[in-house]
Amino acid sequence: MMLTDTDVLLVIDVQNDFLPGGALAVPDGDAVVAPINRLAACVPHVTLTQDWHPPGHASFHGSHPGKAPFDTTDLSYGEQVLWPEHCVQGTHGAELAAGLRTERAELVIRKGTHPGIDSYSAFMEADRRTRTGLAGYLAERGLTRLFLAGLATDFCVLWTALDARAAGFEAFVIEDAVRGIDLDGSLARAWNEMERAGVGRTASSALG
Ligand code: VGL
Ligand code: ZN
Repeated sequence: MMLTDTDVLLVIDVQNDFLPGGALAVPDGDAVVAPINRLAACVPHVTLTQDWHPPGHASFHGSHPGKAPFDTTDLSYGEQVLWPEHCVQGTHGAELAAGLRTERAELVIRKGTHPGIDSYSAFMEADRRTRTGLAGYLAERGLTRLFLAGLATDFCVLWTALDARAAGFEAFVIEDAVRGIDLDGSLARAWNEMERAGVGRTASSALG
């Protein structure tokens, strides 16, 4: 695939808490770092996201008495999976992976900062109303084709890819540069949903 100046690599949530040993470790999550680093050197534009929750965030099971990790609950905007406490603002777990090459990143967008609203998507919070500003940033810079990498395939990568399509961007997931959590079949469902939404799939070797 030929890269052009309107292409952007969107690196989702490659943070300590999602890596082996982290609070919400994604199986084999550290395998995404090497392909992302290769691409971060050659895709014309690079943006990063960080999951960035305040202490006591509504997505943490500990904020809901009697709930266990991976239970669900109903919040004002709908069903919410309850996660172990992760990516708390300013903590080591919320930092980008030490091995991640970030020097060409032009934008770091933080999401999930509202105490009562989660945000898997880098574009729009879980209330499906509050925008992060990413679509405006990309549009203003004339960036039209998104290559998605990072964690986790079936949550933040999925929702970001679907919202990218809904906002009119071309979107490709880099298969070897993502890993999933896979809660009750969520990984297979994610790939199906992305296919139906017109999200393409590619490999880091096809890009550089
Ligand atoms: C994520 C669960 C909770 C992700 C973030 O980055 O996929 N998953 N917060
Ligand atoms: Zn989170």
